[in-house]
Amino acid sequence: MFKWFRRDKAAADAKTTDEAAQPDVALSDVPHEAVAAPRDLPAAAGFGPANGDGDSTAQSSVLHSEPDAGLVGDRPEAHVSGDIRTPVDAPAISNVEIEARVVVEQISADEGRAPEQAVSAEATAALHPEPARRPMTLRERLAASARALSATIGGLFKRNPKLDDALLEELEMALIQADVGVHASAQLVGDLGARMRKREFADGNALLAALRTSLTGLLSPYAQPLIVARDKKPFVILTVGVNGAGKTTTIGKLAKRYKSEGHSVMLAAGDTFRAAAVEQLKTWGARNDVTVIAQGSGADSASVIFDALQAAKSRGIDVLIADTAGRLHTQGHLMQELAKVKRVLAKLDDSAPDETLLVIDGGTGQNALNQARQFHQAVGLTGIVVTKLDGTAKGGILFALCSEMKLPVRFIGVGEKREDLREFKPREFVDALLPADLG
Ligand SMILES: Nc1nc2c(ncn2[C@@H]2O[C@H](COP(=O)(O)OP(=O)(O)OP(=O)(O)O)[C@@H](O)[C@H]2O)c(=O)[nH]1
Ligand SMILES: [Mg+2]
Repeated sequence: MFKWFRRDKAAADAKTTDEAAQPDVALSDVPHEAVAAPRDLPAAAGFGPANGDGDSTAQSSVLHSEPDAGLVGDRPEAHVSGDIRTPVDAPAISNVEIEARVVVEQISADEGRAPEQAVSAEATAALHPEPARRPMTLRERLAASARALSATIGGLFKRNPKLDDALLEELEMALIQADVGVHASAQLVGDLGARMRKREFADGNALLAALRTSLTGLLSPYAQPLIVARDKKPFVILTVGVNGAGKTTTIGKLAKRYKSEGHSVMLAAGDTFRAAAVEQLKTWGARNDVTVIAQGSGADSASVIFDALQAAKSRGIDVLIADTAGRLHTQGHLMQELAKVKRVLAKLDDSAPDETLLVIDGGTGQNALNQARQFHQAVGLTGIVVTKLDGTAKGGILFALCSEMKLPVRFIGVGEKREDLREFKPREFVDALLPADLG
């Protein structure tokens, strides 16, 4: 009885003070969060489970629909029978909880605020902190590809298999299915088989460790981020690739990257095929605060990029990045147009472009190899960016690309935002796709 007297008295006191300070505050005015917040306020605000069993789920639904009238000074009728917080249920609320609640009410009264406001402003902030916005790890970004590779290969090794040719065959199939490519898979498994026959592996775990090392070793020579030479001004990057591969987005990301490294950057709107393409590049230019050189749509792509190179030279720009229209690698005349762009640039600067960068959508799977071969044949690639690895299960294609093309992988795209361009780090990549602990 005494406990309840103290509680009601404190509520009444709080009400008096509150009415003076906050006459209009009613339960219905309290933001939803303020009502919902006490879910996680076990004792401090007197929101402990009414039935004392700690079932916060049950409690939270009650608090959503029937906020504790005891905290709202003007709702004494809530103490009538049937409410789970009536004196009938009162013994379930501990002494400590009630004491704590009195303290909360007292503090609020001292500060001239309604108790529920105190909960909202202070306890909510403390007990419901904003979820920390940490950048996603590569493993999280590559979750779909990781599932594809780990599910099949993990299954193999979890069965604790005998180390024999049948296992190697299954392993090869699993790698091919995960888009690692026929050639790379055969080579990897061939090497592992030779070592297995020399009894280098005590068990499946040792074989898995060797596979991870081999996969990392396969990628390592090609992980070469595009570092802009300081003594070459402007350093010219020509981006090429099929429609929708992510060229323009990658240019936006590169502009941010090079600007943040202290370079001055200019963009050339060489995709004159669609009006929207120029606008898209201008948007990226505005976002990064860099100049975009453009002409109307339908203009000659080579002439736009040539103009841009002239402008970049005269303005002493460090990096010029040229966009081009997406084209199918099978469209010979369009591939020739790219070759023309290169020839025209060379008239002004015989080393330009300094980088001919193929942008490939990682979700294309094995077709990425055909694209890479044909673009390389037409314009002589010097680097590759693989995009959209965040949304595909086909990330294994990086192994096939490295093994077949033997070209530097400059960056990988793992999202649509400016920050979502990462350096390609083979160990991190293999860890993400095929972790040591497959469990
Ligand atoms: N999830 C994800 N989306 C991406 C990534 N890179 C690009 N995109 C998206 O892919 C779509 C096509 O990107 P664009 O940059 O316009 O591709 P493009 O190669 O310039 O296309 P065209 O100019 O039509 O040839 C856009 O919706 C981009 O936001 C990436 O790394 N991850
Ligand atoms: Mg584009």
